[in-house]
Amino acid sequence: MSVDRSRFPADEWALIEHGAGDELSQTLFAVANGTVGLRPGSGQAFVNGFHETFRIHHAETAYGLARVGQVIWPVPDATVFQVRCGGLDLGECPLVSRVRRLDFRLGETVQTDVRQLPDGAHVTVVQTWLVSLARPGMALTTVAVTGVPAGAAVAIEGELRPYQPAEGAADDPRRADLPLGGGLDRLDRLDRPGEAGTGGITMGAYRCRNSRLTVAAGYLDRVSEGALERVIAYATTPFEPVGLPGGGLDVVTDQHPAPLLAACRAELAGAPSAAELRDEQAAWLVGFWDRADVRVQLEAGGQAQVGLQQAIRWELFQLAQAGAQLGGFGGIPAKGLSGWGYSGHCFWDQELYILPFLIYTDPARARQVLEFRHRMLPAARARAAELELRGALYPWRTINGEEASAYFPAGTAQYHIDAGVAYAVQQYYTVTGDAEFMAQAGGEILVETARMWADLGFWGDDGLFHIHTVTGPDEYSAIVDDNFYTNAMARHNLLAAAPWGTEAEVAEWRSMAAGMYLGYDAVVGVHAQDSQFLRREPWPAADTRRPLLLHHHPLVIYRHQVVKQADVVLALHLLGHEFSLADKRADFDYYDPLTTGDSTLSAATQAIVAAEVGRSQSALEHFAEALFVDLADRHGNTADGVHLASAGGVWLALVAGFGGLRDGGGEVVLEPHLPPGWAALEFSLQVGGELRRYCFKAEAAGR
Ligand code: IFM
Repeated sequence: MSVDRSRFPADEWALIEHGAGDELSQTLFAVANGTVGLRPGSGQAFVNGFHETFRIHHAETAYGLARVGQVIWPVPDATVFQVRCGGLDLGECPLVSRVRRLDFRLGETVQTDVRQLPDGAHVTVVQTWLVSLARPGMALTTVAVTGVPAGAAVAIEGELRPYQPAEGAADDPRRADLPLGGGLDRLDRLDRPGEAGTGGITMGAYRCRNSRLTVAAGYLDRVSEGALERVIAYATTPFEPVGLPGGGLDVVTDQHPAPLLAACRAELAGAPSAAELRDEQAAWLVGFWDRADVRVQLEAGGQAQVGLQQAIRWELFQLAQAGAQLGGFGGIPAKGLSGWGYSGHCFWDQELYILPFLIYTDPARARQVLEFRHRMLPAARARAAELELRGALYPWRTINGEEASAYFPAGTAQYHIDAGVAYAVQQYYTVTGDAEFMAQAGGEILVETARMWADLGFWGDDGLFHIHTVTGPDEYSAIVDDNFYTNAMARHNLLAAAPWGTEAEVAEWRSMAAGMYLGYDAVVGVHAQDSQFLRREPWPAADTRRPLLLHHHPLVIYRHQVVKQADVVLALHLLGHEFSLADKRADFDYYDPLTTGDSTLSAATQAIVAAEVGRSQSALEHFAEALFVDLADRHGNTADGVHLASAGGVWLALVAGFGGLRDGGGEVVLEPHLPPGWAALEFSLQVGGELRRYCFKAEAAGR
């Protein structure tokens, strides 16, 4: 499946779509800033951290299972309008043409519709959506109508509209879990409509029925040169999760709407004009592209070059939208704020796939994400205690810090998230040297996660340190012993924590790291993904249905030698300094054909290691897979939101794969591997407060 160029023509600085569009378009043209997200034309708006909770009904319950589900809940949207011309609803008139354009330098989606009136005349309606990259809670939408027949009056109407999802979830764990029972009308209006609106401002306050989280939403309408300009503001109070003794969390205090309405009003009363907001947006993006752009020069140039650059920039633009304004709120969900796939939960995607981009292009924002994880420590300590472990255990998936994964074999058993968070802390420190952050938060995260490993693992009869009954990144093998990735990353975590622990702990951690079991099969000549993996039956070649998770019971998948996403291969990338090139090549050659890539986190990692071990054609293929995951809807679920880890992975594949960036050994090094057909690769990295610019050319790259 490749990009349909008749629908999405190539352009280096914009995504353009011809045609009526669908839910895929709503994702591809979504605008967001990390605090607010809008899906044009869908009536769905999201505010980071604003979520509903619900009881998880386990058919067979057990001690310590996650009990409270969390789902990001849409906030009222103010961007859906009814446009009337001479009394006619233009939405009901035939659509002659529609063009959508998301400009990466302007940060705005523009939709131009031509509608046909009953007498054959054409009227043009242009609507725009912008979420301010410079201001946390602010958005802008404008509507302009041209070609109006003489004498016909135009009326544009649109209110704050709470979104109500359709009943009935598919049997697809990648979609949102919706609360069962009690209906899907989860927002209670707290004020009387009209009460809060004066001075041209319309507002409302809403509370989620179970979570008791409150949001104020409002808008200010102005008319300029015949266009309606609507500035929208949202205000919520960031919640502080508090771990309760014996587990559980007290995340929410009932928030009184009055201060939120006042904050919303103040934002709107002082709101810049549409022109000023647009100028501010463009200025923010000038800075972004200066530090974050990645340019590829193909030997052939031409349309392929334009399409490639467009896709790269669309992915980078998603990363800009995910992290621009995070201060005070939550983390970065797997879909950002572009949709509610994966229920709006944050996973390890945040630390291992998205953070590297932020660490190297915008370290202050990377620090905010790590501070979010630090604020989750009390909850992680409570969860560790619930699992009878010392230290802290981060939830596999969460919005508010509490474990929200109902299926523990592919959820809580992924203890490796602790090592992923620790890896990101260490990477941030290596690249920025931010000692203040380490003293205030980073060191504590390293220590608490190291304590968890020290307690989870044990010394075996063989005199080695083992970690059993875990699930690694490869979710097609669950509850295994000595997962290679987990053990290697736990070792890294134990050593990274050493400067921050007590003397007695440090001695223990160092000896556990030195004695860590890492499986190697001398007969096959590769590292063993876990203690049984290499002895499992191969996946039947005739069964090519993908993704496996939608076609087979988990037990069928678990008993085969089949890999959902890079596991050993991911360790080879992150901890590359610990393994020889020959070992990396042998491991890559063994595991790559077993890997289905059913997770979108896989392709970029496979590209990175393929590039390093000299499998350049394979590197290019995996890179293309990651690059077009959403633009070509390769997994058929982009309608649920952008695959943000894959977007981060695209940056990683470019910079760490073809640019050869490595830092796992505590030093930033680059060893480029340009693939066939590439003339040059350019990018910038911020290291130790200095912006370094790189341009690798094919001849110099040693191909
Ligand atoms: O975190 C990932 C996981 O590794 C694979 N399934 C999807 C999750 C969210 O992206």
